[in-house]
Amino acid sequence: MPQLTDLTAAVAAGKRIDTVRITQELLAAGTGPQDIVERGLVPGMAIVGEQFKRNEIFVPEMLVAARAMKEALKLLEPLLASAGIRPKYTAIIGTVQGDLHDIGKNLISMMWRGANFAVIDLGTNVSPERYLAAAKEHNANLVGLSALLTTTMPAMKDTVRIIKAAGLTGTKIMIGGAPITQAFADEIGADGYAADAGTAVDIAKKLVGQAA
Ligand code: B1M
Repeated sequence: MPQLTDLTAAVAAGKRIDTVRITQELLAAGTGPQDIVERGLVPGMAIVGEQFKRNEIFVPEMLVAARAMKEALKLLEPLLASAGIRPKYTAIIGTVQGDLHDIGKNLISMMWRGANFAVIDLGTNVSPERYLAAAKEHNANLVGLSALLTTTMPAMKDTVRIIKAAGLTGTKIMIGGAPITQAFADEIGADGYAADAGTAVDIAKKLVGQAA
């Protein structure tokens, strides 16, 4: 019988067929879906995030691993839902108003899902008002803003301002994207900044109060 560590290794290596097979075998052997997610799949994506930070792997490998995890989650989600088990934290993510770049944003979204966050992806060209409405509707713990253009950085500032002004004290805001820096995050009052998808998971966990 396979072990949870075999599942972790399969996800980290981006082996989709093995990941699905091992998930099925673990389920058949009586391992709970929550254990499979938290002790099998999530550690696999954590390995991928660390490797990405160290430049040992690149975007394509990360996408392949995320796809393997997604396939396994398709099997597990109905079981988790019927047992009333939901991820503990909810994150909203989007690319800010005026900006259509979504490759980086999609990566962050996948990595957050890989870290067992419920992620609501608003897509691209998201207005400050849409972010705020979604944060309220979903009672979000985290709102992620991505921007790739220097010309759309001011939209980040507007979004941070409107969310802070709404007094959503339980909602933290993280920003990122190629032109973004920690100094800019500090300047506009964002709660966190990450330069890459691996770090984005660490910062997200810190922001929502989880041990990083
Ligand atoms: Co655009 N583009 N583009 N483009 N494009 C750039 C960004 C640019 C640097 C190219 C250049 O001139 N050298 C330049 C911006 C210059 C500037 O502002 N200083 C540029 C421009 C000018 C434009 C247009 C204006 C071009 C035109 O029409 N004249 C136009 C704008 C359209 C618009 O948005 N309104 C435009 C259009 C496009 C395409 C549609 C053709 C396409 C986007 C396709 C898509 O996303 N679906 C595109 C692309 C692909 C690029 C480049 C080549 C690649 C961007 C990318 O996906 N990188 C880019 C040049 C470059 O970067 N080499 C460029 C890979 C991705 C994984 O990295 O998104 O940085 P990145 O994400 C990283 C980190 O930044 C971080 O983690 C990710 C993983 O490590 N991160 C976060 C990202 N979001 C985060 C959020 C977080 C935390 C971390 O927390 C929430």
